Amino acid sequence: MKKGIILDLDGVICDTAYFHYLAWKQLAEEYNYELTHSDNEALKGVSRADSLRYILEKANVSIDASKFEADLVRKNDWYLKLVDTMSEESVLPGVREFFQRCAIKRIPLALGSASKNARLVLQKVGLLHTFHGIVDAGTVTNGKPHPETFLEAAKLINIKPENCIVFEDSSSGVQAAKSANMYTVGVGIPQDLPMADEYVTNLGEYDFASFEMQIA
Ligand code: B16
Ligand code: MG
Repeated sequence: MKKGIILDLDGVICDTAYFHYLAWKQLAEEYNYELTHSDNEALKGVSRADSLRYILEKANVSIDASKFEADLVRKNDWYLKLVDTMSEESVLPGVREFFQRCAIKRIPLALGSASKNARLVLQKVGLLHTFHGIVDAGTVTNGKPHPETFLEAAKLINIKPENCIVFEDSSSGVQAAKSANMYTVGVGIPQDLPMADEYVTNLGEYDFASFEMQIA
């Protein structure tokens, strides 16, 4: 039976989750709000507009539509300045080896990201052509925790949802993958991602021997 792997981008393949955090922190400070660890966990995997709504609610601030749009642009500009510093070296530990092993095993690979910048970031780290299918914020109507991102990714690689394994660092992403009926590897710790089926701290830790057994 054919199985596939679907990977989240920010926080799984590269450390761009940290860049998102720095940019949101800068914006939140303008509203006199300091982002906490739990805010940061809650924002991972969440769309740009929903992230801003979350921060404004926490800061107890309301702004008009044009300021809202302007803030989204400014946050993204700050984020892109950080992305601009990236190169092919900027992948998380174990990522290159992980993809080499997938290539040897001819495992179909898809990306399932909530980011509008996904293709740009993949290009920066030289992985744009590693994927057989890419789902990003431009592809779906419903973001994570809705399962659409992962269901669409499974379609692109022509693998049944129940035969896909997802790697995710966000709580909303793990919820999305579980709602899509997929085995989910949490890239992080159980306290932050309680719904995952197993955990690694980075892709290099993943045991491919268990890939054969996870979906029987
Ligand atoms: P952008 P992922 C998500 O990407 C990030 O986790 C989240 O922090 C970010 O707000 C979201 O993309 C939107 O990103 O502003 O670049 O469109 O983790 O699903 O790959
Ligand atoms: Mg992520």
